[in-house]
Amino acid sequence: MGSNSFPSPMNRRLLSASFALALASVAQGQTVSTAPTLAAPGQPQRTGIPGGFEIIGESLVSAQQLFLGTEDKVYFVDKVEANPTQINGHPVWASEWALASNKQRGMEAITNSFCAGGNVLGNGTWLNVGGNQAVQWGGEPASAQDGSVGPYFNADGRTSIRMLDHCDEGDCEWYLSPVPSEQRWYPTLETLQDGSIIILGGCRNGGYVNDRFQDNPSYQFFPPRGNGESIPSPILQSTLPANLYPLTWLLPSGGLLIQSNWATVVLDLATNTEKALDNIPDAVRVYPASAGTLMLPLTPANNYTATVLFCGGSNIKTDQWLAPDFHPPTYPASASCVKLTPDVSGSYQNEDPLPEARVMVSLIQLPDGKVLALNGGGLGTAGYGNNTWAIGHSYGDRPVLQPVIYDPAAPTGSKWSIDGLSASLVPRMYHSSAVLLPDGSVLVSGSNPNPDYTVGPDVTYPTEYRTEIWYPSWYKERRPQPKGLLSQYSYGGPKFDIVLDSDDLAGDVENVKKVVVSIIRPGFSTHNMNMGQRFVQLDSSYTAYADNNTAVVHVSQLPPNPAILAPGPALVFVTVNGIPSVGKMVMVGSGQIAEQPILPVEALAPAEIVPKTAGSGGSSGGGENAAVGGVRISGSLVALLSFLVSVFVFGS
Ligand SMILES: [Cu+2]
Repeated sequence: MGSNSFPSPMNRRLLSASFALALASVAQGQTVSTAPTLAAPGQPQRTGIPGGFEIIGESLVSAQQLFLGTEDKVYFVDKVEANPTQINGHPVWASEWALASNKQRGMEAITNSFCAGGNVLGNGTWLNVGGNQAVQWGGEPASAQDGSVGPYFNADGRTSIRMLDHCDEGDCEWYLSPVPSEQRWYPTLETLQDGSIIILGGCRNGGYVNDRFQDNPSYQFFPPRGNGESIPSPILQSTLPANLYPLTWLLPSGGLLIQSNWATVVLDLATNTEKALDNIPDAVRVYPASAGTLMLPLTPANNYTATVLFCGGSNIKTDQWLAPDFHPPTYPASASCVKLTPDVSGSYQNEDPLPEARVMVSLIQLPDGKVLALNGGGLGTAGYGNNTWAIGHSYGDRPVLQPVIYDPAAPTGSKWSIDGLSASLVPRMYHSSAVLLPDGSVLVSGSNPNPDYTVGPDVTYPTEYRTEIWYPSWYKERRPQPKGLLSQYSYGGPKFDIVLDSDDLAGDVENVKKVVVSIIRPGFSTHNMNMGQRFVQLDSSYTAYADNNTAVVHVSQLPPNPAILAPGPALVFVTVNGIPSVGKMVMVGSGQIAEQPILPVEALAPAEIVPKTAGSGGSSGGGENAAVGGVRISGSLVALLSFLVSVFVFGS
């Protein structure tokens, strides 16, 4: 299992820093955090144009599914198809992309992972669940389901739980859980408070939409709970045919928000009962209408209250999906955005609409608190088929290449902006995906509305391998390099301190008022959902020094509630005045699939800027030891700062 990959290998120099900080805390009579600290993040390495896209290469498989496994490795999962790259005597349908070297390797995915779901367990092991039967040319059923026949030598993936202990060594491989799932195609996975995963919904055999002959309107857990049997879900039972990939979020209250077709409920897993909330207005948001969806940042300012945003999709009535006269590629998408705060109210609120109507749009959480919307089209839906009205096989049309940014803090009427953003270079239709990278850029890949590998000059929407990086406007700004971030975060527990120097504060001590420490889980991207994606801001205060524009930022651990952010790997960022540090991969929780320890929350010192001292003169600003240089040190920080001095001296 993946628990051996955390804490990640660390720099010896920082081990001594951690030890010094721990001793400093002891000196002040405080509880000691045991998590090692991390090397300060550096600066981003890419050279692309901020606000634009750059093609960084061609993937080995089409990026139907992808996720960030380590700071350096993005994993791709495709369906079985005739990708030209071979592995073990058959086409490859999974791969790993190393970001620093830009090298890729094919991976053996074992069974057909077509339209699987995914997420990460509390110990860091990724799951990829469900899929299609074994196939041959054109996605037609293979004559044997055990992987023994060509051309693709793939086995039935419908009950598979594929597991990956991601790694940086380039040698980790997918393996199958000995415990199968029920037969599920298009299931959703969400990680729970104990680091286990709930697997919801799907159909047994596939298709554009679901039907009662193959529906699997139930949920189960991994590792299995009780006797392992699935539990029926009334909302999934009542929302045919558009109940695939049900939109699901663990709420801070402990309930699970589930949105399917037009219906919305909160599922109480203690009693397996569902409480109905209002129907969603304006449009269907689940696959194949495939709106962009995202839980907005959970912050101290909103008291960690979850609001979920739904944008785009398509207004398709329940009896319309399979009507003979419904021709998706000419059907206009919706621009509607709505939001729901389910632990407070069961009613949706209107949000500023998208500038352009859109289906198959992905919403990607950025570390500056804003949200990137990209990919998709203005007409039609997800899905493909052999229909005379299809565009090739595509049920979607009119690609929307313009990305747009949503700012939750902007006033109503101006939440969306395209300022400084240029268009994508590649249409991203059905089976596209996107994920946040540690340096704050976004990897975008895929597009393959085809039953098998399909390319050529006459193909409007080919099997797409071109992989892009999207760069935020601040990509090339000098990034903060905070010292003292932890490699692991508890639920409650001792506060910790990070140090920002004058460069980190851009030479202005007032910027300490605009420091945000956040943990982001980028999630598992498929079908324009990022399962598990979430932004949680840690509570913080500061002691800053006007003499040399440096600061010690006092930071709380996660709130004492694993439903706010389930255990497992995530990225930590420190953002100063809207400019995020490069993110570091850390572990949230114990690193175990188990009930998480809940610790008392240590109070933070009140925020304080120590004013300039008359005639101090000697502050240099900048440099490694700026946090102490020229500072008139006040009481409680003496021990900490003197230890930091020793660390910087001995560690150089
Ligand atoms: Cu699909």
